[in-house]
Amino acid sequence: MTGETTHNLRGDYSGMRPDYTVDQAWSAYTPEEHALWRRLYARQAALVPRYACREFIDSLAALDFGDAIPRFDAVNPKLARATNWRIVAVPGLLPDRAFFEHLAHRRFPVTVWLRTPAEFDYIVEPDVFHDFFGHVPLLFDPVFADYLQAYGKGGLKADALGAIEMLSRLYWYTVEFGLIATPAGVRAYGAGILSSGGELPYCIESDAPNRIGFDLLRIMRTRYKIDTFQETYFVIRDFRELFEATAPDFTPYYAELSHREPILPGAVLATDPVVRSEPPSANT
Ligand code: HBI
Ligand code: FE
Repeated sequence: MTGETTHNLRGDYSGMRPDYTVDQAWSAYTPEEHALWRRLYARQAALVPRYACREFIDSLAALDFGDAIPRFDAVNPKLARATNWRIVAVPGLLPDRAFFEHLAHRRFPVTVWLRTPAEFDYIVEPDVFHDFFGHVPLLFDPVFADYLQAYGKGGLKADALGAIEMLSRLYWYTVEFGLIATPAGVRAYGAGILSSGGELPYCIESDAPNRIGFDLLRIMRTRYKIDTFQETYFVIRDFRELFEATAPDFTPYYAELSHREPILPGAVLATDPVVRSEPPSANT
C-alpha cells in the first residue's frame, strides 16, 4: 500500500520499537477475527488459480495459512530458508524511510491488525490480510525477493534525493498493482490486486483499464489513485525485467523526470505499447 504520514492511522504505534516493529501478540486475535480471516482467504484462494501468476499460485500452495491468522514466527524459518527474507510485525503504515530501511535489509513489514467485517470488500490502509496474503507469497520467489531489496535500497537513495514520489509510483505499479505476461495470458502479481475480491478479476478481464508494457520512466511519471480500481496497469515480461530495471543508479532518471509533467492515471500515450488481456479460458 502507499505510505502516508503516521498521523491518525489505525494502528497502535504506542508500544513500537525504534525501528517501528512490534510483537504480533497472536494470542490476542479473537475467534471472530480468525473467522473473518478464513472468509477473506477463501474468497481470494478461489480466484487465484484463474487470475494470479504461476509464482504466486505455487507459493500459496506451499504455504498453509487459510485456517487462521498466521503466526509470523512460524512462517519466518521457511521464508529465511527460501530467500533469506524475514517478516517483521508493524502497527501499520510506516514513514517511507523506515519502510525502505526494512526492505533494504530483507525485512518485510506486515501489519498486525485485521480489518473489520464491514471492510470485507475494501480497506484503505494495509491490514494483516493485505500484507500477508498479498505480499508474503512472492517473498518466496528469489528474483522478486531480490527486486524488493533493490527497491528498498533505491528508496533510501531516493529519499536523500527528494525523489520519493517517483519511486513510490514504481512500487505502486509493480509490487502493489503489477501484471505479468504469461503463455496463458496476462496474470496478476501485485499485492493490492491479489488481496482484492473485485480488482483481481477486473484487472484481467475488464476492457475498461489500460494495460501498458513495463517502462520504468513512464511509470515514474504516472500518478495513481489509492481509492479506486486502477485505470492503468503495467505489464512485465518476467520478474527479471523488474530486477534489471532497478540495477542502474536512478539519479539521472530523477534529473530527467524532474522537469517533465506527470502523466494522469488514465492517460495512454501514442508511444505506449498497449497489451491485450483475454479472460482466462474456463478450464484454467
Ligand atoms: N508502510 N507498513 C507499510 N507498508 C507499505 O506498503 C508502505 C509503508 N510505507 C510507505 C510505503 N508503503 C510506500 O509509500 C513506499 O512506496 C514508499
Ligand atoms: Fe501493500
